[in-house]
Amino acid sequence: MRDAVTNLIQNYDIAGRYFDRNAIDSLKSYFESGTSRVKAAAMINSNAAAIVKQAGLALFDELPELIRPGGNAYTTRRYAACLRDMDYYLRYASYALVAGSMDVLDERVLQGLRETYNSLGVPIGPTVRGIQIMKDIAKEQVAEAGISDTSFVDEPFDYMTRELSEKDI
Ligand SMILES: CCC1=C(C)/C(=C/C2=NC(=C\c3[nH]c(/C=C4\NC(=O)[C@H](C)[C@H]4CC)c(C)c3CCC(=O)O)/C(CCC(=O)O)=C2C)NC1=O
Repeated sequence: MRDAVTNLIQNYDIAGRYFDRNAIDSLKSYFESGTSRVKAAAMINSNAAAIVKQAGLALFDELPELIRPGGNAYTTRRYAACLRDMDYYLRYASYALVAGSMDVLDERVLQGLRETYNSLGVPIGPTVRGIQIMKDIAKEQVAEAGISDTSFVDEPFDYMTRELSEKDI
């Protein structure tokens, strides 16, 4: 599992090179955004249960067929599994935010996930929608915590969305 710094070190070490201007610039931007990243993660941690709950309600409100007979989140067990999955996405997004790298998502979340979902009939489109709803809620709360540029919050959520959707074809 790597973060923005170890990623960079690995790349430059492979080439046997000192950090150049690009590397220094990306290190600078990582450290400059560090406080915001940690603040965002702290905000997500302390509101995780509420974020998941709110996002779940919004998702089922938007796509009620999911929780009707025949829907993948129908029955208490599957409803709970769905919210638990949302909670995984949120928690790992908070790790990736702090790391400044999506590596943890590849390694711990996305590997083999599509195959699992396909074999259980868990629909990808609505899952992606759930992730996007959580992103919007998290961004709102990060903004309320006084962080003016919340664009960095998009990255892990959009990454999971992209990776889950991409190979759908
Ligand atoms: C930390 C990394 C990690 C992830 C991501 C993960 C996902 C994950 N979700 C699962 C199931 C599931 N996932 C869902 C999710 C949903 N159904 C819907 O209709 C919605 C669209 C969606 C919620 C947004 C459901 C309903 C199941 C249970 C399916 C079943 O057993 O029939 C399963 C099968 C095993 C189980 O039920 O625990 C896995 C492995 N597990 C992990 O360890």
